[in-house]
Order: sequence, then structure tokens, then C-alpha cells
Amino acid sequence: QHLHAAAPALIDRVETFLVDLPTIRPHQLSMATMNGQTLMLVRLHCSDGTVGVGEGTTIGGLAYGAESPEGMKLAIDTYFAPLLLGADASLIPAIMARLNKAIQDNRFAKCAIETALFDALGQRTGLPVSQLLGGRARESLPIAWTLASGDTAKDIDEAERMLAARRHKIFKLKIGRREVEADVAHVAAIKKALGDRGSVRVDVNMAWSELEAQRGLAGLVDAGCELVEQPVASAPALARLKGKHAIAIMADESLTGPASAFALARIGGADVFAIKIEQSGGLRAAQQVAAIGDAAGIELYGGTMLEGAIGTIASAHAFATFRELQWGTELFGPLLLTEEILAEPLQYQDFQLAIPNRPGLGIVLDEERVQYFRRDRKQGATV
Ligand code: MUC
Ligand code: MG
Repeated sequence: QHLHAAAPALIDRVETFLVDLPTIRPHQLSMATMNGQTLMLVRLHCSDGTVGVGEGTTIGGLAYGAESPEGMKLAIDTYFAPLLLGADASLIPAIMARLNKAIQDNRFAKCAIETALFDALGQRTGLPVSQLLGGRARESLPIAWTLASGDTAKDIDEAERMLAARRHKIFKLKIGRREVEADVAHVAAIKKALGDRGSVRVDVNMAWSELEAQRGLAGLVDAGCELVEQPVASAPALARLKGKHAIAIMADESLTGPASAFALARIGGADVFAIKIEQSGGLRAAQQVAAIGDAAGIELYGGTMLEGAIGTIASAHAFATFRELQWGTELFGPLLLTEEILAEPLQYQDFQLAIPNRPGLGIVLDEERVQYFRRDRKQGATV
């Protein structure tokens, strides 16, 4: 038999659509209350028969960032697709370089495309995405849960249920909507109820001024809270707050890819990086953010944009490759949704998420359910 290179797999078709799914309860964050989640799904159909899937998801429409699911779809259909069609689907760095040259920002949409390319390459080669990204440092990931019902007693009940089910023992509380003192009292009550059975962290989503943060951090230390995520918007203010109180400062919104990670590390703006594949601009960009954190002595946490199953498992493959993951992850997105869109649900057990070992992302969509929840299939749909 002659040795010859296989014909390249070309991208034949770029398919995008929106899927609307309800949440199990209202999810209250400082900038938005979510009653549902919209997933922007992209499928790249390649000439070798492989089809890669990727997800672009954000929080509360445009409340969290400049990209919305509808906007991602428009950007991919109009501007990304012409750059993708006919390209050799296996040459992922070349494709991403081409996109990055022609398209500014749009990091979430780029992440969805890169995810789909890696999924297809995994199917083509028989390897899981985590292997394609360099190999795993771990087979499963610790999963935090976010308490954000807006009610202290309900949050305590919910945490107790998660502990009893052995699903989560790390709890992230969403605060920043109310007065600082009211929020601190809420955190203290939850930590007191959980004791040593659960750890408590908070995410302020930039809602505090620097002065409010000074007060808030002191109160949170007394409440037994171990970490505060993005208490203020400004990176220099994060740097001024860091080290003043016995509580870890974690950057989230301030991290928008490798350059921002480097800038933040340089000014000493964080004890911990919350790394998100979408905010980083893709799976490999997220690995670069992690490497910058490692090099700077900054600890790591795997964050979520409350993605559905596809974005969640793509994140899991990337986080599996991180050398360090001192603070675990919060890849609980699919558990916040009432509807399963996979043929086989992701495996959450013993406080961990198992990372699939099958080729590509290692998941199979339940096509009927996906089609049922498509926005453009609903009666009277305009998008
Ligand atoms: C964020 O800001 O970290 C993650 C968990 C959650 O409930 O919301 C997010 C987004
Ligand atoms: Mg956050």
C-alpha cells in the first residue's frame, strides 16, 4: 500500500441556529435575572463527513458583555462563514489566525468556531479534544454550584440538597444587587448554616465601588468567605484591593484573553484567574491565559458563561489540560437548565464532572430535542 496524505477535509457548510432553554429557577446576578438561556449553536460540515459542533452563550442578553447569541449568529453567518468555507478544517491555528486578522473581538463567536473545529478534528483522528489540546492532567473536574435564588433561606435549602446528593460542596454566591451590609449578612448566614461541610465564595460581578469593596471584603473575611470574584470593574482597583484582606481576589470580567491576562499579572491585579474559554477567545487562548497565570504565580479556576452541554464539555476538555487548577471549576451550566439536549447526559457525580474519553467533544446531541427548542422552529418565529 502506498503511503500518501489523506485528502484534506474542507469546510463545506456553516450552520448556525439559536436554542432557547428554561432555567430551573430564576438566576439572580448583579446585572441581570435569568429565566432562561439561549445557546447559539454552530455546526461545521466537512467534506470527509465529519460535523463539528460549537456553542456561543452569554448571560442575560447584552447585560454581561458586548456579544449576544443573536449577534454571534449574525456575525458568523455574515462575516465568519465566507472565511471558513473551503478551508482545510484540520488546520485550526491557520483558520483562527485568519479569523483573528479579519475580525476584531467577537471572542465568543470565535470560541464557538474553534470548538467546532476541534470537535471535527477529534472525530477525524479518533482523539478526544483534550488530547488534541496537549493531553490531560486530570480525568474529572470539581464542580462548584452557584446559589442565586435571591433568597437566603432558599439558597441554604438548595445547598443542603446539593450536599446530600454529593453533587457540589463548593458554593459561589452571587451578590452586588443590595447594600454591602445586607449582602455580607446573606453570605454569613449561608456559611454559618453550612459550616465546614461547604466552602463559600462570592461573585460581585463588578457591582462595588472601591470604597464599597473595602467594607465588603472586611465583612466577607469575618463571614468565612474564602474568595471574592471581580468585586470592582477596574483592574488597578483590583490590584489595590489584593493583599489587603485575608481573602483571595479573583478576576473574571477583567480577563478578555492572553493580553489582558498578561497586563493583569503585571500589575498584580489578582490572586486567582477565572478562565472562561469564550471570554478568552477560544480553547487555545484559554490555555495561554492559564500559562500566564502559572508563570505569574496566579492560581486558576475554570469559569463558566452558564453554557449548555456543548460549551460546558468544551471547557472541560480545555481545563483538563491545565497544569494547575487550584480552585476547581464551576461547569454546572447544563444543571441550571430544565431540558437535556444530549442523547446521554454529562456525568456529574461525587462533586465532579467526568470528562468524556470518546473522539472530539465526546457527546451526542439529541437531535429531536435540539430541533424542538430551536427558536426559528417555533410558531410565529421571526429570527
Ligand atoms: C460569572 O460572572 O462568573 C458563573 C456562574 C454563574 O452563576 O454566573 C456566572 C458568570
Ligand atoms: Mg464571574
